[in-house]
Amino acid sequence: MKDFIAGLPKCELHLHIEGTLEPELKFELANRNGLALPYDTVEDMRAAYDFDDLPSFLSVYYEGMNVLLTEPDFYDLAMAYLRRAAAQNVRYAEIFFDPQAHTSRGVPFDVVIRGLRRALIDAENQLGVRAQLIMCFLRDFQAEYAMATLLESLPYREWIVGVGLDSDEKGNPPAKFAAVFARARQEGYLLTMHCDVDQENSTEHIRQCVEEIGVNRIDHGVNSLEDPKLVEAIKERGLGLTVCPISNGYVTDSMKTDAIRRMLDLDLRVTINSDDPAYFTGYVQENVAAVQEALDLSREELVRLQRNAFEITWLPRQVKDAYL
Ligand code: ES4
Ligand code: ZN
Repeated sequence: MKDFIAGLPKCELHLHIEGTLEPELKFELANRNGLALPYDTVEDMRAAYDFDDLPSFLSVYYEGMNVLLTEPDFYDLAMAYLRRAAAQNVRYAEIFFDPQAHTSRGVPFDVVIRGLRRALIDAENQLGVRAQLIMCFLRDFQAEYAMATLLESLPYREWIVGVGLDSDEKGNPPAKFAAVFARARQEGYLLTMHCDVDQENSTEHIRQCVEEIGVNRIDHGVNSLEDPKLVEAIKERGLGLTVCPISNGYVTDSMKTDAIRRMLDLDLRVTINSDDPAYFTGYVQENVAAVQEALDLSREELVRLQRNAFEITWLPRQVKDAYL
């Protein structure tokens, strides 16, 4: 089964590029930029990755980004991920980035996007892995800052396939960003939002996503299973769910693989993804393997999960069909 999973052509749709920053690269970038880190070794740094819920993870995640300052830093970050992805037989990835996590520290938007974009082009040519960028807004910042970021992105519209919403969900419902997402749709962006696992008001947030925002996809969305009407709405609209089992195991007490089983049984378009693999210790292959083991999935079911993913990609129909 391990070999079968390794050989399967894979698709990654829920991956924060800043969450792929491995300790080794963090040290390299700190050195390059003349920054001191509060750890002496990679092992010490990993030992400090101690989180058990979303806020405790997010504080480590944002702290880690301080070493990302220049265009080559963002290029190296994305190239390192795409090399790993290619090695795991990932053929296509949709990659989140958090511009406000950088502009809020004084790193210009164009530095971030130019570095990432250059890596995507080189990876396609040199590694044979294709990728597109999804710009996420930070939901714990004001909607006005998200709108300003959306406007700042417009000169790079052709380099960004869609927009998402991430960071701390508590008290930051989808409806807070209704105007931002309406404008993003007008500009031609596709729409997704995080509905993280076991949040306060999870089902209400998913409902807002589907009915008020009109998203094209939902990131996580595990708690939709608590409401049959929500499940029906998600099925009716053909919305994909990008589930991240190892991540769920860190921010809650469970990988929620039973939910994946139920989603498969309900014929929902569920996919398996890695979220923040440098912090959650597993890229897409390890996530698929974890679910296979927990649910004793067959080869057919493993293929189906990857077909679900390619089917819900934000690629033009003809390109998509070539993967299917
Ligand atoms: C995230 Cl696990 C998770 N949830 C919300 N926002 C995020 N950004 C990066 N990882
Ligand atoms: Zn995520």
